[in-house]
Amino acid sequence: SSAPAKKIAVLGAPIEIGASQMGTLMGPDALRTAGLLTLLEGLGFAVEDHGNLSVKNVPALEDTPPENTKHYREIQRWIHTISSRAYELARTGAIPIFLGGDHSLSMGSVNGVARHCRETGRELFVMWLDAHADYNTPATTITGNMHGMSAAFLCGEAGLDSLLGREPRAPIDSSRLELFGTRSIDKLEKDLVKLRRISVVDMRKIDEFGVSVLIRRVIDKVKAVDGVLHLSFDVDFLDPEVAPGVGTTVPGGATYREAHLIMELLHDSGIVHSLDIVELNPFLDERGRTARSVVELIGSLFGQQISDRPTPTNAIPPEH
Ligand code: B3U
Ligand code: MN
Ligand code: MN
Repeated sequence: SSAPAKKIAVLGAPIEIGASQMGTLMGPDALRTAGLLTLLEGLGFAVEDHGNLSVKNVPALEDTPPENTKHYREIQRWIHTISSRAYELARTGAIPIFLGGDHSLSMGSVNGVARHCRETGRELFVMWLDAHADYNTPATTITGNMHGMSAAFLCGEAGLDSLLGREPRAPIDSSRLELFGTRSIDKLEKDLVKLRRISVVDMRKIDEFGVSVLIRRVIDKVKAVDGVLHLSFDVDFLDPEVAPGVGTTVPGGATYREAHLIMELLHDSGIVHSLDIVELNPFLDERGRTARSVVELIGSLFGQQISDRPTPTNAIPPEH
């Protein structure tokens, strides 16, 4: 008989208060409606849908919220809850997929996955596919929106220390964060990214070198230390022409084909062990277009191919 199917665990985290535009709370259900689960099953995975989290009955923690952090108390309830669920799901050996929700959810999902990696001794890298750097802190933010602070929090930047409550914090080394697709960054945020020497593949680099070379560089870095990769996919990474259903569209994003190639190369590499899909805002979408495109991209990440190719990643394609 054949090997048991690889497991995928899907968990919805309908947060919207980390963003300025309401509506991302409908993201998880829109992704299901667009056929995410049946697509993954069709690719041979054993898919378990854990439904949508709720923090309705999670009590607020008793501490003073930092300045310049909108809805801190409520986001704190989400983040420690998500982190502990992410840790449990990662421990089952499944590939967890977190459906957002705005990008603040990654403070919990990545922390939980990082806790698990710390136990297994595998080095965790995080690829941040996003128009934004999300590297603000309470000291640098202009908007106070917490979805703009998640990457900074994950790298252990100060100012949001009580966000996890009693949940252990597992920061990632800033040399393990890969910003990819960046085209909107605030002044102080940029200074901090530079100070920490974080790797930034901005749109200029993508235009100049192409996604395949740049993605292979990330894959090589992860493979060199037998690491694993968490992919944090902010839908605004895509060009607004492809993905109008997000709150903060920024022109000049990745094309449909560039995004598919990234997913295909990551699939072939075998290094992606967990995934966030965030910032899809169905309220702003056009007849489900964005949700459908995102689901197709996830298909490519999990092995959907146009034609079967024996050529391994990094190879120069044969001529015949
Ligand atoms: N950097 C700005 C804008 C922003 C970040 N993430 C999104 N927008 N989606 C901020 O609010 O921190
Ligand atoms: Mn983001
Ligand atoms: Mn973004």
